Amino acid sequence: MFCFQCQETAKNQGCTVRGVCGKPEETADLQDLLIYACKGIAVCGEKLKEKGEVDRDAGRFICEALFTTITNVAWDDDVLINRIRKALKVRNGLKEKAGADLAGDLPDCVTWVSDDKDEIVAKAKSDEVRITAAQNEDVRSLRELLIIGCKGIAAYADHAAILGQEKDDIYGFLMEALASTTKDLPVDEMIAMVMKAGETAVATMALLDGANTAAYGNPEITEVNIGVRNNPGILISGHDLKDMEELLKQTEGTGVDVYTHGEMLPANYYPAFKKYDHFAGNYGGSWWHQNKDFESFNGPIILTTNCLIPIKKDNTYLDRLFTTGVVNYPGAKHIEMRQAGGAKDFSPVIELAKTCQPPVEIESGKIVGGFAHNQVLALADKVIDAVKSGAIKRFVVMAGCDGRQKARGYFTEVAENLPKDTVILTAGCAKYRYNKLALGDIGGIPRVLDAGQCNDCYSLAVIALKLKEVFGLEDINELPISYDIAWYEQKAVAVLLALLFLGVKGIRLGPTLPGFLSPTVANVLVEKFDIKPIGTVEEDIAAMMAGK
Ligand code: SF4
Ligand code: SF3
Repeated sequence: MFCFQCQETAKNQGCTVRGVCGKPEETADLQDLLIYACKGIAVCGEKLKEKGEVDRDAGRFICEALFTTITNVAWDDDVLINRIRKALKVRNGLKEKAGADLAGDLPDCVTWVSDDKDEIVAKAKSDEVRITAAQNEDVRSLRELLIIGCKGIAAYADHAAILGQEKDDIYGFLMEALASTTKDLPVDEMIAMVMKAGETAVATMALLDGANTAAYGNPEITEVNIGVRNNPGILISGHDLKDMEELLKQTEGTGVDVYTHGEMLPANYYPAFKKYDHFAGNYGGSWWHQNKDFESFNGPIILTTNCLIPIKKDNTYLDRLFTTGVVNYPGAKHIEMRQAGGAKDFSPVIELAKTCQPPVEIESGKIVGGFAHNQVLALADKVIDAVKSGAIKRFVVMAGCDGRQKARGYFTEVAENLPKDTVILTAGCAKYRYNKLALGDIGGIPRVLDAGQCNDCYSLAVIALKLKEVFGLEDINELPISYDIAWYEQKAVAVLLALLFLGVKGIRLGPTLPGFLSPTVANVLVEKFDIKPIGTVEEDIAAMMAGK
């Protein structure tokens, strides 16, 4: 195996035996083969696209497949093998449609076929499907930067599609991008494709934002309870709001409460969900605390997307663990996809919950969030006055992911030590490093404004663009905003590419720069966009306050 897609990759170079995340070798190889098969779909899909046709079924399939390979999503090899089989079928369908247009020397990802499990497993182990098949490290780096960014785009496009919102341009781009990694392209064309991924990431996050707010209303300022009640509960984690909606409906009147975990916390901010009395609040911390949090929760847990981490030997919750959508785990029960027009059936989860003890209280109090673009723009006058009067000197965007490494204490310390006239803008599970600190407010504006999930980084961009307009600035970089981003998995890479596309310069990124950036590619990013790794808390705060 060779995997270097997340921030915790071994030695910041690559996991080669077993992932630091716990991903076994065979699972990693199968994920590579699934991507390889998607490249085959993309080569055929690109041909159709040239004729003006984007195959939506294939686009949707690619999104689900790429999402499956995101860190902490898929752990069940049988599911991966079946997905590879399906990928070959989807590819063959497109191949037939493309017909004579696909003539010539076709790459192996377009021609390879098998339905046999052993053959699939053997193919997954072959060198040609590996990331390391690209010998030149810069070519490999640019191709993988593109694929990793596409994984994030695919995840957000999948969420939007679940809510009925799709765009041919997004599916078309994913095909073009994956197909490009099978060709020997000049470096400048590869860089252009990465930038186009940033553009598509913005479009995809905008689509998802529209889908979420059309379905569930605009997030609003909300105090979220982090304590517990006396009823049995269901804990729901991940990013899928449609699952949240259906679970809340189906648990109403059953005597079972619903709590969010990790990235589902922002569900508490949506009007459509807040109306349910049995929606009790948020339980626990970010994803990597789950071995402890799921244990003490006592009730069933539903993982709708990442991050699901391996269960430890002394954990007892496998019987209470449910997966759904792209997530899977050997031994956990899987809630099947809804049929068109129908809903998922969460009744096995609810029945189990009724037999469980209420959650053990691990903390109490409230956290405040709900500052997506609509809510912040509703407060725009207040915010603008505070900037003009000097009450707010600077905004620091600290969005992104959380992770296990000790070095992430940096983000807590930055939040604690930033001058009191600064406001932190956040989204994603990075916020758990500081969202329970008493950081106060500035004239009623909380010093931590949480826009929501990682995809809601889109809101932060909308807010920045609005401020630029209000202050009559030419360049987004003239705003008193600094970026101190934490990344872990591949959606954060899509968000990063989106910010670069929007012209944001001088982003600090941590705890480390991605291991998949070769020195040359990292240099391009430094020179073009002034990206830098995080430094010490003191130096970074001083530099950010000086607008550097
Ligand atoms: Fe290693 Fe991260 Fe890949 Fe897991 S996802 S195998 S930790 S690089
Ligand atoms: Fe977190 Fe896994 Fe990235 Fe959506 S839940 S931000 S890491």
